[in-house]
Amino acid sequence: MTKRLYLSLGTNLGNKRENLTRAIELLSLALGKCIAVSQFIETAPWGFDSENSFLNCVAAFETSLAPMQLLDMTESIERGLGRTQKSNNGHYRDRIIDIDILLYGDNIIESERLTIPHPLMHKRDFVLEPLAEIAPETQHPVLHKSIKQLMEENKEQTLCK
Ligand code: PH2
Ligand code: MG
Ligand code: MG
Repeated sequence: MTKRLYLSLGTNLGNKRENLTRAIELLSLALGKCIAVSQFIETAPWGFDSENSFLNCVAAFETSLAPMQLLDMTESIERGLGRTQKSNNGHYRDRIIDIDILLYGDNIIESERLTIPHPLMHKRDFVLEPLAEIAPETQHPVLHKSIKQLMEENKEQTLCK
């Protein structure tokens, strides 16, 4: 049994294009077949101040790994690419690579280490825009809305702020 997995990738240090490309190569080797990769988009830091803009993308994989194995793999690839520190309590830092699990089929997972769907994905343009490019009709299993719909709602929300 394989699952469709969506990951968000982001970087705002070093050679950003190379960081994303290398991460996708390593993820394909570790997780399973890469089905789709969005465009790489330049985005402003969200939720913290930094002079370093981000390069973000979303990638889809077909994987037979379980969620915790996926988390071990993505964290090990982050370390392999040179990431030393994790964000904690929403205190974000500049980073060489961040790999976040967005969706794992339509599974809902809430554990201390891992929450799926990613708890902030529906509030983040840098996730919704590239995700809507490769999976516009995919349903969010908790909010029961399509990615395209979530993206449009989030855009409106940001405009009204
Ligand atoms: N990741 C964060 C916090 N803020 N902003 C952008 N533009 N891109 C990111 O990938 C990002 C962020 C936490 O991981
Ligand atoms: Mg993140
Ligand atoms: Mg992360």
